[in-house]
Amino acid sequence: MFEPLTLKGVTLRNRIGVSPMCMYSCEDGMANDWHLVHLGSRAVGGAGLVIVEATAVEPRGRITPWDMGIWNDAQAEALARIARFLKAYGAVPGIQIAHAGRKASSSRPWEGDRYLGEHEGGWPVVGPSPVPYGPNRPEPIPLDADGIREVVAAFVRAAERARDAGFEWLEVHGAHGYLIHSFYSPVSNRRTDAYGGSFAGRVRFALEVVEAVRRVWPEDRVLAVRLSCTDWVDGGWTGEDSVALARRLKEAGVDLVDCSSGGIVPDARVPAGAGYQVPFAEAVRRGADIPTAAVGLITDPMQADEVIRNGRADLVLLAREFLREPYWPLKAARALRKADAVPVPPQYLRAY
Ligand code: 531
Repeated sequence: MFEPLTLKGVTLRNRIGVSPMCMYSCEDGMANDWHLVHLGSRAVGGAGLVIVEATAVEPRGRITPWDMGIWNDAQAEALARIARFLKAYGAVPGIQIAHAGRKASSSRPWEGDRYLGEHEGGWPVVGPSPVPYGPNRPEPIPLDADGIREVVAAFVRAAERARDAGFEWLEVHGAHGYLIHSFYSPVSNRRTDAYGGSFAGRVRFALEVVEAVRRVWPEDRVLAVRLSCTDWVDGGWTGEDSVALARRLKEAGVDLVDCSSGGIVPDARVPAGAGYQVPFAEAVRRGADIPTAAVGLITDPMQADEVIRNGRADLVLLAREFLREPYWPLKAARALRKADAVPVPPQYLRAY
């Protein structure tokens, strides 16, 4: 876990990454001091990669009005400050670009996680088909071919801004029930045109986004895609589908697949437990012969190290555990009796 990882021209000092985690703390999509401290402290704590939270490629693509955005230059400038800090303290600066699709226009989780009507700061949502995410959720406006082209263009502009802001790792959010996932899942995509029906039809939008982004994302920087590797729904998207899609993503120039799951409906029964999504990272890594990240209830140093040591994934991403413990890599090094594997900032040396 403390070995470096080099993909293209990017080298991580270890296999530990901070998973993108929404903070819902932006005004007009702008990164602020909260994000600098929140993300910067985890670079100081020794993470090899720090991925900025889901960052909307256009305003209506936000999950909530308080989401991060990268649809204008001011937002990109605020994010550049964070990329610089992360890099200065030894972490690879990453960012996840996203479109929430039919799950957009929500309140913050600690304020109920419900749809926000236009009368309360919300907006109409878009998706593949007029199939609401759940009860008390609106029917999405189906994107037509022009609408799809506009969203692909927004992802491209977001990638260009992330490139110019100094990010070296770009993750396209293709998971958790958001727009791209809602196109490839048969649960939410009922289209009968080229973007629906067969597997090839449903994954078309994902591949168009990835191919367009790859054209502007520098060849020597990492392009990753997060997938929901299963819907946990009978008749939904499956692990085998994910291996098949991962093969196509590799052909399109993707460097790593980040293997999560769920999110397409609010009431799927998810067998969550320690490392419950690692088998997907393992299956995709072997089945598509592509580097993978494992994420999902990875909390213990021995557990995380086992995933890497046994070739189940190339990288572990920690989310909630990093909220509890910003300096997790420093503590994990000591727990695994490899104290010198993670550098202590000189300012803190006397404490260790
Ligand atoms: C947790 C989540 C994981 C898997 C399925 C659904 C939800 N996170 C995901 C976050 C938003 C907040 C909840 C994102 O992926 C943006």
